[in-house]
Amino acid sequence: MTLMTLKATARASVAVAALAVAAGSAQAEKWDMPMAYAASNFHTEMGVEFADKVRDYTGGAVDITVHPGGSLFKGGEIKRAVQTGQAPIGERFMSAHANEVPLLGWDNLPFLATSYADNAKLWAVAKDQVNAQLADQNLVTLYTCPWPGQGFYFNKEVSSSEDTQGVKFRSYNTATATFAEQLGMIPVQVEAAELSQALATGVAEAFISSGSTGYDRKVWEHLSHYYKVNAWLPRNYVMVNKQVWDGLDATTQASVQKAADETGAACAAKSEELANWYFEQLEANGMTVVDAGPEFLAELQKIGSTMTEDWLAAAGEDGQAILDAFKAAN
Ligand code: PCA
Repeated sequence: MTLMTLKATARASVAVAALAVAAGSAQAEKWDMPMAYAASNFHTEMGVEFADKVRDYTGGAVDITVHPGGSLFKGGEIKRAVQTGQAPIGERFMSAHANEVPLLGWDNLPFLATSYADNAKLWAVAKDQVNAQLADQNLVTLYTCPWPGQGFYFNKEVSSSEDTQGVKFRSYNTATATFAEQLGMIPVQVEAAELSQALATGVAEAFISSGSTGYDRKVWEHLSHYYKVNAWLPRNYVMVNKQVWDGLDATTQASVQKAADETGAACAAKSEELANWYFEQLEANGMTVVDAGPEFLAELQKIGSTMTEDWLAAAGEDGQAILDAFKAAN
C-alpha cells in the first residue's frame, strides 16, 4: 500500500467512525432482504450490489443481507412480509400484485412499451401513481428493474392457438393466466423458484417469461422452443416497510436512496446487456429460439388488446392517465 492510499484509508476510517458517532449510539440497522429469484440472476446480483452500496454510503448504519430464491420468504409471500414488518425490505415482481392493486399491472400491457427506452418512459409516467398506491400498502419503493422482453416457451413447435389447446401453462400473475386461457391453455401459477420442478413433474409444459428465467431454470432440460414475442418488459421492485423507512433519519434515507437510484439504473442497463445473451445460451443448449410466426403473433396481439381493456377497466382513471401520459411522451 502506498502512503497516499494508506492516508486515504485512514481518512475513510475516520469518516466512518465520525458517522457512527454522529448517529449517536444507535445500533446499525440489520435488514434481512428476501428476494424471489435465483442467486445467480442479475436482479439478485444487483440486490447484493445495492446492499454493498447501502453499507458503504450509510457508513455501516444500514447493513442488508440478501436472501435469494425465495429462501427466506417465498416469492408470493414477500410483499406481505414487508407490509407487516416481518421483513424490513424485500424484492418482488410488481405485476404479481395486480390482482390486489390493479395499477401494479402497468408494466404488463402487451405490445405497449417493448424497448428498454420505452419501458423507462412508461415507468417515468407511471411512477408517482404506482408509488402512491404502494405507500397506501405501507410500502416505500426504492428502485425497480425491468426483466428482458417476454416470450413463450413450449415443448413443441407452435404456429397458432391450434397448437396450444389443452397445454398446461405456468403463469406468473392473473393477466398471464387470462392470456393463457384465451389461447385454450390451462393456467397454473408457479413461482420461478419452483419452475424446474413444475416442468419436470408435468405440472406445467409451457410458460411465458424472458430468456433470463429460462436460462436460470435450465428449461432446455424439458422444453424445446422459445418464441420471441417481446410482449412487455415487466419490473421487479425493491420495497421497504414504511415504519422502518420513517425510522431512519433524513441523511440515512438520502444515502439509501442514492444507492437505490444507482442500482436501479445499473440493473436496467444489465438487463438490456444480457437480453440477447440469454437467447444465445438457450440456443447453445439445444433450444430453437425464433420470432413468433405471423399467425400466432396476430392472435397474441388481439388477446393483448383485450388484456389492455381489462386492465383499464380495473385500474380506472389512474390507469388511463398513465396510458395517456405515455402516448403524449412519445
Ligand atoms: N421472469 C420472471 C418474471 C418475468 C421474467 O422474465 C418469472 O418468470 O417469474
